[in-house]
Amino acid sequence: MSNLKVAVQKSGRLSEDSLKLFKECGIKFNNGAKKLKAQSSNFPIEFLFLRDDDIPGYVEDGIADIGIVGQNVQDEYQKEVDVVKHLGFSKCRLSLAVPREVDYSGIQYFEGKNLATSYPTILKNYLKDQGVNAEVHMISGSVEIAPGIGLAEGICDIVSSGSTLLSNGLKEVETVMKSEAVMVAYKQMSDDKKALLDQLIFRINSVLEGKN
Ligand code: PRT
Ligand code: ZN
Repeated sequence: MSNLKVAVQKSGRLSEDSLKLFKECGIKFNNGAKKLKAQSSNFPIEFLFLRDDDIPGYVEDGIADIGIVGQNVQDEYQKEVDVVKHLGFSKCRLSLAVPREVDYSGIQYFEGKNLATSYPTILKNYLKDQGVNAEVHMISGSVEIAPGIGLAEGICDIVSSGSTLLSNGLKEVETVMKSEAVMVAYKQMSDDKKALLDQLIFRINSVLEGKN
């Protein structure tokens, strides 16, 4: 029988909880450091370790059958995949923030302003829904320093505890979206693989129910 190929983040905030979930499902494997692949010894699953940004694309193309990514990454890249399960970990939000001293009165504050973000698609859609015209500048890292160096008047970034915003003299003013890890799946999976995915989801549901 062919293996279900699962794309998980190689190293980052999703990695540990993603692998823990498979282990809690009773799936055994060895993932040595720096390995690109791992094969389970007791379930027809093969893991591919990738950057999270690449996961939706690999699943869209069927190179991986399923993958685990943040909903934020899935929404930003808008790849053609099925979101088959919300996994309840890596919870965070994508928020707009401005310098602490700003007298923020509401979303119209951003009209005509410059905003820095790593999530330009999500932010542009949000601003459009809100009827606000602003300039969105894509930067790929350290978004929180943009206001301090005069690059933007506000930012849109991932927030979890809020301490990064605080230590950069920023305050959160709007929640653009809430996010958590999700399982995405290839749209044209074979019946064999769909059956494996059903078995896996059955196990995941038992694990998640046990946590509630
Ligand atoms: O290398 P690779 O591209 O695979 O990883 P990455 O650096 O792009 O992603 P990574 O590992 O940082 O995050 C993976 C996913 O975890 C994200 O897409 C989110 O879905 C989720 N997640 C949960 C977070 C956070 N919490 C989080 N706090 N992603 C990022 N952050 C960052 C945020 O960007 C900011 O810099 O942490 C800082 C804010 O944290 P607080 O606690 O100070 O508010
Ligand atoms: Zn990434």
